[in-house]
Parts: sequence; C-alpha cells; structure tokens
Amino acid sequence: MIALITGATAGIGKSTAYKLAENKYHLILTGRRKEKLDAIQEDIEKKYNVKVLTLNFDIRDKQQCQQQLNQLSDDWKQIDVLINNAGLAQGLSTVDKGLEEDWDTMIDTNIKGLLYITKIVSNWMIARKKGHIINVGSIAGKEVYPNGNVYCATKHAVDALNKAMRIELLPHHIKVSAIHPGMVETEFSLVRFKGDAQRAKQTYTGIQPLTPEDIAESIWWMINRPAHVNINELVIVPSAQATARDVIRN
Ligand code: NDP
Ligand code: 8X3
Repeated sequence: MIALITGATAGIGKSTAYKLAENKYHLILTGRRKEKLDAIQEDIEKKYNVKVLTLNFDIRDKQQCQQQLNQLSDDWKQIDVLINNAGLAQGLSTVDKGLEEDWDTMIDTNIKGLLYITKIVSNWMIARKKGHIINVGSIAGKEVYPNGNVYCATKHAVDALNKAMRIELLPHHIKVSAIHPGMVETEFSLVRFKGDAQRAKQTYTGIQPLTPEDIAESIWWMINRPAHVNINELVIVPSAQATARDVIRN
C-alpha cells in the first residue's frame, strides 16, 4: 500500500507519516524543507521496513506539482491513500488590516495547491477504480472567528471541495473524507505569527491541546475502516475547546 502525504516535514503530516509507516505503508512525502524530508525519510526507513520517497517542492507552484508527480515511476503512481495536509495560516487580523501577500499564500497553498495535487492523483485512482482521499480541513472550515477571515475561507473551501470530491468520485469507488481539527500544537501558530515563538506558545497556554499524534491516530482510524465504510468527516477538538472561540483555560 502507498500513501502520499503533502506537508510531511512537520506537525500532522509528519506524525501521520510515522503512523502509516508503522502500519506498513510505503510513503511519498512532500514539503519545501529538504533537510527535514531527508531526515524523516532516513529515520522511517531505519525504523520500519517500508520505502519512503521524498518530493521537495512548493505546492503553490502548479508546474512543480505536475512535474514532480508525473515523473514518478508507474509503481509509485499506484497511490492508495492521498492525504491533502499541506496548509497554513498567516496573520490574524481584520480584513481592513490584512496583508494581501498573506491572503495569496493561504489561498494558493490551502486551496489551489490541494487542487493541483488532487487532480493528478485522482486520475490515477480513477484508472485503478480505488483509493481514499483524506482532506485536512479545520474547525475554521466549520465556523468563522474574528480575525480568521481568509484562513477560515480557505478551510471552508476545503470543506466544500471535500463534499464535491465525494460526489464526483463516488462512481469511481474512491472514498473521500475530511478531518477538521481544533487546536493542535504543531508549528502552525509559529507560522501564523511569523516566527514569534512567545505569541505562538500563548495560543496553547492553560489548555492541553491536541497533539499531531492524536490527529494521525484518527486519520489512521479513518483509513483503516472496512471497505464498505466511509467516514465523511470528523471534527476533533481538545476537551478544553467547544468551538473556535470557546476555550476553557486554567
Ligand atoms: P505545521 O506548520 O506543523 O505543518 C505544515 C506542513 O505544511 C509542513 O510540513 C509544511 O512544510 C507544509 N507546507 C506549508 N506550506 C507549504 C507549501 N507552500 N508547499 C509545500 N508544503 C507546505 O502545521 P500543522 O501540522 O498544524 O498543519 C497541517 C494542516 O493541518 C494544515 O492544513 C493546517 O491548516 C491544518 N490544521 C492545523 C491545526 C492546528 O491547530 N495545528 C488545526 C486544524 C487544521 P514545509 O514548510 O517544509 O513546506
Ligand atoms: C487551525 C485551528 O482554530 O486556530 O486550523 O483556526 S484554528
């Protein structure tokens, strides 16, 4: 079995790579940080008896997405599971004060990058009449919160695309699922606050957030259901979080 995970250099994507390797999946891992991809490849191949292929590119670059995937050997194109995980938030401010370059980054990564990869891989799955696509959405795709505007919009788009793909790929026997996490402690907040570690840490102060392993565990559970069962979507939050805005802190 082969899984392709986008954004596997950190956080949820990285933990999911380890979880699937543990369950004997061969892996195609993508990300922009080559040294991290190389280290993860070496470590997984050492620990688990699986093959890991790394693809080092920016998912916003349509040509790179096409070039990097299309040059895969026929064996590696037999992808059973695609995990559309690469994504990010940049900035936290009202629309009137938002930065256009942050909007472009979020829209190009979270929506357009996901589409570029999905188009290519879904064609391979259609040819094989099987496969499972898991889209990593967010609680931000289920509700909006102040200052989250464009990030929330991109994750609402992921929610819509997840539903659309499920309908369109149904005749081809391809399962489509989404996981919508609340607060997970990864590099997410560090990226959102552009390297401000103190502000990133404050996001999780006084609560026990989800870990990327919690999400990986749930993704594996979705993948590992019997053939006749599909989990359409799963919303998962820390016990201390009820909605994007309702969080109880110590
Ligand atoms: P991390 O920042 O820890 O990981 C993000 C991953 O996405 C990295 O591997 C990064 O790789 C990759 N990525 C980002 N931009 C690009 C790009 N342009 N091209 C290729 N890869 C890219 O965050 P998380 O693990 O938390 O985030 C994973 C997903 O989960 C995202 O879609 C996020 O929106 C979603 N999510 C996160 C939540 C949280 O609270 N943490 C909650 C809900 C959803 P690299 O930088 O090496 O390119
Ligand atoms: C990340 C969760 O609530 O910080 O998608 O937007 S949130």
